[in-house]
Amino acid sequence: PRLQPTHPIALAPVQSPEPTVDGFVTQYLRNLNNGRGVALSTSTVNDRYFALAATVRDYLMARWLEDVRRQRSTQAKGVAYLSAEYLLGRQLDNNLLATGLTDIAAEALVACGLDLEDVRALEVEPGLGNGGLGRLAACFIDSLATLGVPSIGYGIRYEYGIFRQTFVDGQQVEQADSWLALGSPWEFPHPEAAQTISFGGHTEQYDDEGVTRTRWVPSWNVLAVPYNYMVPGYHNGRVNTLRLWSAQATQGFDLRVFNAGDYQEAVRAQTYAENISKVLYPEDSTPQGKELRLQQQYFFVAASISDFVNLILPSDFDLAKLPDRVIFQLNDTHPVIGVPELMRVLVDEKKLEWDAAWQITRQCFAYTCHTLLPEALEVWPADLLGRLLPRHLEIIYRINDEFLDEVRERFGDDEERIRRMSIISPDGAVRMAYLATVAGSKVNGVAELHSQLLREKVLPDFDEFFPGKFTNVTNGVTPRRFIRLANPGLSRLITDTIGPGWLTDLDRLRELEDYADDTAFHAAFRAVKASNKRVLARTLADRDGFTVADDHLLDVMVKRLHEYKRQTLKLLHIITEYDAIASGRVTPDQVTPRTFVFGAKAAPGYAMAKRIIHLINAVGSVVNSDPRVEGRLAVLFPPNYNVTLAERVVPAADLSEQISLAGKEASGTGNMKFALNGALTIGTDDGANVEIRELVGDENFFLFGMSEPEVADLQTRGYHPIDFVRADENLSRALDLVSSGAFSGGDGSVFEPVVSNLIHHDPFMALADYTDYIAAQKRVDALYADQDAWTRAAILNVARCGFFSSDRSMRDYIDRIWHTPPLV
Ligand code: B1N
Repeated sequence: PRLQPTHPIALAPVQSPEPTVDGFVTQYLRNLNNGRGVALSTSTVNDRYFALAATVRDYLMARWLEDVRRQRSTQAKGVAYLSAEYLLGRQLDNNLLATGLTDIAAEALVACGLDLEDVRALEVEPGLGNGGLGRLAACFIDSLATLGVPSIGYGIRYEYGIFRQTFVDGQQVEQADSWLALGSPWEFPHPEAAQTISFGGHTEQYDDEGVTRTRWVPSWNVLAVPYNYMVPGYHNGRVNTLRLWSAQATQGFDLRVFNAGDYQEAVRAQTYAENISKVLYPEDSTPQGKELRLQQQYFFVAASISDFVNLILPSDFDLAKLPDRVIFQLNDTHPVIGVPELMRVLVDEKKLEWDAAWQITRQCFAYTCHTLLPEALEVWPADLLGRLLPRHLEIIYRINDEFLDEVRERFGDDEERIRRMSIISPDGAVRMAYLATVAGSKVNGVAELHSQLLREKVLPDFDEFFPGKFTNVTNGVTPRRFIRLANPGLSRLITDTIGPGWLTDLDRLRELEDYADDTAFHAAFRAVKASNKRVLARTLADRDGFTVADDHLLDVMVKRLHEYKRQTLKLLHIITEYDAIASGRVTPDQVTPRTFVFGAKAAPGYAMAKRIIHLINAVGSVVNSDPRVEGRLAVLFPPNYNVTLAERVVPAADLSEQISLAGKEASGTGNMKFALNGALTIGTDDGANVEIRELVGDENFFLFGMSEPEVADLQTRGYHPIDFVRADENLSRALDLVSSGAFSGGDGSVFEPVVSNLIHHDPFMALADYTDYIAAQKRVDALYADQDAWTRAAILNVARCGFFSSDRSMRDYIDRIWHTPPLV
């Protein structure tokens, strides 16, 4: 029944506080007093932070409630973005920016005797993602809100996000990321709206008024409790929703199914259930096939689909029209279990015919692939999947049978092709990327080269079978966080130069090309970079006790530690520079003073990656304490690189290291952030580097290394890393230095596994690209020596990279995949 309020205030739209300093102060103190139960004089910094967050929320609330209402009442088509990861970064600054309240808030706090900077520093970022894939999801929901597209992000509210990295004797030690220890002021839990999610058991047939149907009789279940977060658009009065699910035990779970009234058992069962959303799997690119991970995937996807179908849609909704109402975007294979889940909901619960349900399902999903690494393509052993989700396994088998029938119809009994294309692998595992490809209305890669390789090398049979299904959408990054918030100096300079409006129309950065040779602009641009370096220096001094020289070229490699990304190649360059000076072959004044900055977490089970971290720290401690290179070379490796630190590092960098083996990095997004902040890239022809180089021009990009076809060619000819060691004396010296124990107190055995792996296997061909890499670094030195030429190139990087706004990525998805226009 509809509510019938009578009071005029209840009838009026929700009110926002006054957007003035007085209005802000009033609301802030109300939140501090009534929300935290403290007086200003007795409040802790945490109270002050919570009250500030609550105040910003209050300004967003009316818009949020209105947007939720409108999205329901119009029933316009929207996006449901399904992602196991959202690497959000801090929320306070972003939400202040979105509302335009930053200056008012700062003044209001001063009026209360407080400092916005102190309060801001307290926020712990929600690290609910590993790296690029999770950060991309965060950029995308920001852009969707800014474009005003009806959309909802669905994911998991991990109690522990990506681990906090510390170094003990130079080695990575992981600590639990208790980001919720002090609570989170940004979330709205709704335990009353929990969904029951089932697992296990068996299926059975039953007679439903003359129709034989299947039903799933699960053996256990958990509750999925939604936590809502606001996702504000930039200066457009729009607020979308991010809905993350948290697992809780059901009453029935502990008492009925798992035990016979034994209290300890009941508690154990509760713990088991709540484990599902306990911790983010810290593997980037190489997921382990762990049962708990599949439980997490089904948990959040089933809750999200049920939320949409049973709660968001009106109860009389005609499900045949579902494709006109929603597109479920699969962020990699992690949510692909949603395909058989929607089929189960439509066929078993809503009692649609199989064919009709399949017709709907095929139009309701689209799939983004983020990798080419074979070990990263998820497969689930059928017996594991069948034990956990027996009905889903049946549905997958039927989808596969019907799909392979179609393949036979087209190609005859080409059994080799059938085996290649089967969703079930010969050893009985479900290939999730194939399932996503068969079910998805579209399949996209994340950069031109990646999409091409995906079609030609990973899924060629599918490309042939489904013409027009494959497409590319090059990744992007949000300019709000990564230019405006991270680099206020550059933002001001841009606005002063080309006027406002560029932040939501990033192609306008092109107008800066006119200033590429303008002396006054050069000076201002350089001053911004210098100031950003000082900000970084202060951050690293406070955070890690580092000192950063202010006259060095800042050479930065920040990303997950993975062999394919080749941090070892960067290290070999550093060792070569160090060796040249230390051995007296060059004098210190002959090298460009450089500070090398690393940031990288290794998956806790990835032994080689952890050794490489150890080696970076070991080289750093030798280089940093050797008087022969003092003031010339420094290596900084701040632990626990995260979004918050990225916002300081990226704007300060001169040189961006994007040096993966060609064909291995699907896109990269750090590369875009650096270029947009005026760093030059030294990089291979890989991922989105290719597009960056095309846009900024060859002369403003340091390209080196083999191309993907050259890599493939060397692979077939047979790669012998030792040949490259023999051919380059600098390389063999650098490797010898490591082997000799120069970085491990004379004990060569410590890093022997790293060296011998390079010399004997080198799966990502770092040694093959070494010589060309060093040559490219020489070109870096030469250009840097001419500050005018360097600055010109940096300006042109900024001016020509507007394409890499995630607003553009979102428009591409909307036009070519989703067909979900903004709601006006
Ligand atoms: O996704 C990013 C790309 O820019 C990067 O090139 C790509 O490496 C990254 C399993 C992944 N691909 N696959 C993952 C993450 C977690 C996990 O458990 C795989 N991450 C990427 C955005 O497109």
